[in-house]
Amino acid sequence: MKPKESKSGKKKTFRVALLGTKFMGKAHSQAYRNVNMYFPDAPKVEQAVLCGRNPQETEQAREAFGWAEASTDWRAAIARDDIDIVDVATPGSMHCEMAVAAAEAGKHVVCEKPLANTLPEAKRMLAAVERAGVKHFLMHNYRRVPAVALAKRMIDDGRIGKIYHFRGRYLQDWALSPDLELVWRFDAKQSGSGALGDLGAHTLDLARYLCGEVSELAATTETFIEQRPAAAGSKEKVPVTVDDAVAMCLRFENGAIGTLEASRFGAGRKNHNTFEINGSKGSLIFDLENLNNLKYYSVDDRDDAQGFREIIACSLGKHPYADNWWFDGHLLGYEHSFTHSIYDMLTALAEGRGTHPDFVDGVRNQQILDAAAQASKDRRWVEVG
Ligand code: SOE
Repeated sequence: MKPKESKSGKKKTFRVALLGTKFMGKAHSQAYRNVNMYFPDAPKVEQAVLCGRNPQETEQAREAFGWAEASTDWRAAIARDDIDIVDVATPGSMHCEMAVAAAEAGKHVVCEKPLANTLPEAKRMLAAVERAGVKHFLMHNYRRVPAVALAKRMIDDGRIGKIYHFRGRYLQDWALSPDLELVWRFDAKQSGSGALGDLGAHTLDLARYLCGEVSELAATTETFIEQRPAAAGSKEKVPVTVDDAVAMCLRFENGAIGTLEASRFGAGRKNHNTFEINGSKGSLIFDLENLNNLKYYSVDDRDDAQGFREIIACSLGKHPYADNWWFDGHLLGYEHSFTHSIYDMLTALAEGRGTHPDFVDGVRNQQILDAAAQASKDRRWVEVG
């Protein structure tokens, strides 16, 4: 069945195959389910097929997440003529095989972060989508939190002037207990790296998005708990093969300097993805744990009124994406950043173009992640790329 097209030749309906039924499968599903309700100008989405490994779990997820069909055969799903977009929302070890197969089947590809577990895999994925001539989108959802999109707009408008510093931290604390078993995020074969590629990838993407390209870096990583139970409650211990935390010093091509930390041992920090950017005319501060707000300091404020002001970035007619939700101050959440991402991706596809971040951004990010791993191993500064 050929996808429906409007008279202008712009595709009006996209049929999606989603690979992955866990945390990211749920986050992406809610975006596909809500995008047409809240963004009436978006192309129509049909949630065609949800793919998972376990038949019962996949069927349960299909029903709960609103998909027409469930399948445990992702290859068959992406080969279907009636599928336009393949969305890869699985652990990083499967991204390359799935995205390359989707590209070779002529499908547009959405992929969760980090693009891949290694730089060679990331480059293979980019080569495949470019060879196939399909569009490609990397799901770094935090770019599309309204307060972050507002920060980008303010920086581009010169509101904080020339950037001197980017200071990013992404802290969680779910790994603190030594009794936590070796879940896949502690296994380098499945996750590629630990906090570096899981959390650091987000902060690096925001650093590039807001401040520009990273030219060189120094980094150190640490694994605080080196052995974990092989399974929940097991007495058998197995080695952790990834980092628990990373700290970096960054130099940017535009002359700015920065620091970046990512850790799963930030006791009390649940999803503390935060940045502070200092420029010649002011500063911006964002904290995902207070995600509707953006703090802004301007040197142009009158002397007796200088100080950080806190903007609630969800006002109609003023802030990115706000017109599609509620009245001023009714606030948004983590999941809205996925809906915004899918809206922008679909709109770009309907207009025959790509949007960022894409697989080129993903390769660039992976180059920085690789440089950080090298810098930590060799205890030296490493040029990126
Ligand atoms: C776990 O660290 C995790 O789910 C990340 O993998 C996501 O990318 C982040 O958005 C939330 O935390």
